[in-house]
Amino acid sequence: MFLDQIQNPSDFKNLTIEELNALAEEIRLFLIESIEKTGGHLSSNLGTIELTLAMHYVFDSPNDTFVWDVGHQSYTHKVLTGRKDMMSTLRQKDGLSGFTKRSESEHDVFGAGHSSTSISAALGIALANKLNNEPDTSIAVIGDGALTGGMSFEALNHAGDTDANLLIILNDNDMSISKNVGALSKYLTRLISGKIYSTMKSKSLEFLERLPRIQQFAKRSEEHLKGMILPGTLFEELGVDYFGPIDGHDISILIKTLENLKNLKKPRILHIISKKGHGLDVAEENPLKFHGISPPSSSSNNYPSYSNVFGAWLCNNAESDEKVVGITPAMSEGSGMVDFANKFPDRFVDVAIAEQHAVTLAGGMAIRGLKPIVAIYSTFLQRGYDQFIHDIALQNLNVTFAIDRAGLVGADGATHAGIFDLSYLRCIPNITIIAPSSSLEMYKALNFANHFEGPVCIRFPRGKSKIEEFVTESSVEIGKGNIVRTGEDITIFSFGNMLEIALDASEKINATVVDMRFVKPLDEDLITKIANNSKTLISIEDNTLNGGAGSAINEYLQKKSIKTKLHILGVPDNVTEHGSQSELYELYGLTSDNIIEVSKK
Ligand SMILES: Cc1ncc(C[n+]2csc(CCOP(=O)(O)OP(=O)(O)O)c2C)c(N)n1
Repeated sequence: MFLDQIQNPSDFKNLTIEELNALAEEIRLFLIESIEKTGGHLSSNLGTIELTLAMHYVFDSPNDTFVWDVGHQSYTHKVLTGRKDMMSTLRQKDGLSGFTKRSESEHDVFGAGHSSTSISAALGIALANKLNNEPDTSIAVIGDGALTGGMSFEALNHAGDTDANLLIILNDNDMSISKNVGALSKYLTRLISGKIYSTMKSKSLEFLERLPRIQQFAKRSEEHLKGMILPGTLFEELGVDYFGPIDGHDISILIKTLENLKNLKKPRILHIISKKGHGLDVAEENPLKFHGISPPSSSSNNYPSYSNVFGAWLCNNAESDEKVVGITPAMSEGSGMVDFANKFPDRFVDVAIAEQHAVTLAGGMAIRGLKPIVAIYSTFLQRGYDQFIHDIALQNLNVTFAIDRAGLVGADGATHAGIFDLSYLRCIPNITIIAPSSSLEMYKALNFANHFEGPVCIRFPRGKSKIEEFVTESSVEIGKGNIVRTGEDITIFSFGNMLEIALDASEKINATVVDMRFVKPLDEDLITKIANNSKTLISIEDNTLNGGAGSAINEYLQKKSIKTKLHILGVPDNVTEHGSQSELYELYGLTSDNIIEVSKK
């Protein structure tokens, strides 16, 4: 009824609260139907409908700026800012992004995908507004999960020392992807339960007297903010005024509170309590399952995913070796670690969304003789890069990195693409990098890492493993590739899961195919031998062309003055698109047809 008439936020600013509630229900139904078809972040979005409506009702986007942390909960924002009709294209090639994206709308003021950036970005905007004499409010919306990331604290620490017109909305649903963990999460629970509230309330008058502006504000807003200001909270101590907690699904309270908070022009935080999956029973009961759902057509076979094979290896290995510890930065389900967590709770460590800490923590454990395995997505390891160099590689510590979601990940798009790891890891001394071509090869690589002294990175893709059988005692030999097909004239050096494509092409052009296995150290002897016996070399990897595995071969050939033709296939130097994995392979020429094409040239 209302939804079809909304092209931008001004179209619903004159609705009554009752009408806004009806609109919220329309949006809820629309999102459920739409996400069921396209896939996407269902439960987080069902939890932010009322908040988003209230924000757009009270504030004037894009002058007032909304920075959505991670951006996965911004679907209502997309719907209300002229993108409703494109929601059917969500996460598909040439369609809407599943996160906020600047090129998509002027209302997406800051792009996202990775967690815990919103307060920094919103503070930057707020400080710029101040210098530019703009009165607009800069708003960060951050979940309790994202708040656990170190950057959030860095930003709060800075914000509290400024007089920026920054409003932080803490959307607390007690969940990260799985249950939120850590002392901060417990603290927020105590805040909500009123334990902190009751001890602090008595001090609040005294506090108000000390701060005349707040006092005026509190008077003006008597109805809605009475007793809501809690001196002594963590946030207050950091210099950020704290308000709440309030019901994140009550549009009337949200609007009144935001209207009042709009008048305060200093760093402030509003704590709202919401329910992930709100309004859809199955999602409320199992928010984890509905955090991100796939479109109906996406399950291609029943083989285990690479992540599950990794999880099985971790369990088997932990059974026989009590030094093994599994570390995850808030991704236990995605990394296939649920069984491990249940079987070995003492050796399962979820550090929350804290990749940097996860890496250095592993370093500390390794020093004391444990065998830490950091299970981390390629794209999120970027967060722990200095820690990787400074705390692990330079000290040559015995840590294994199981780098999941390497290569092109598909629907999550550019922010989640794991296409930089070979380049950013390869340049670091002391490390060994393996790109297994199948889950069985991954299992062997993990066995290798388990007995190897020094840091080992095993990078593997998102998706199913294509073979059923994977448990093996065997290992791989350091720096040795594997010739899987012998042909004439042309040789394809294949890295990681590009092997299938390489083999397919090789049948048609009678090429030799080498599963290189190691990106570092490279199998230099084999490269030399082959380069001297092939007319053309082709390398293929699902990593950026800049400085990747093909570059490593090139550097070696240069160093040895071996003159031969080498064509490197990989992801070009662009911001990648979102779409299905196979569409992206096609787009970037990681196909058997393209290998054949290149070989003809
Ligand atoms: C740096 C980084 N690590 C991990 C993730 C994966 N991730 C996406 S959403 C999410 C949970 C966020 O929880 P919260 O902020 O509370 O939002 P909610 O979904 O509960 O609304 C995680 C861990 C990420 N996007 N970025």
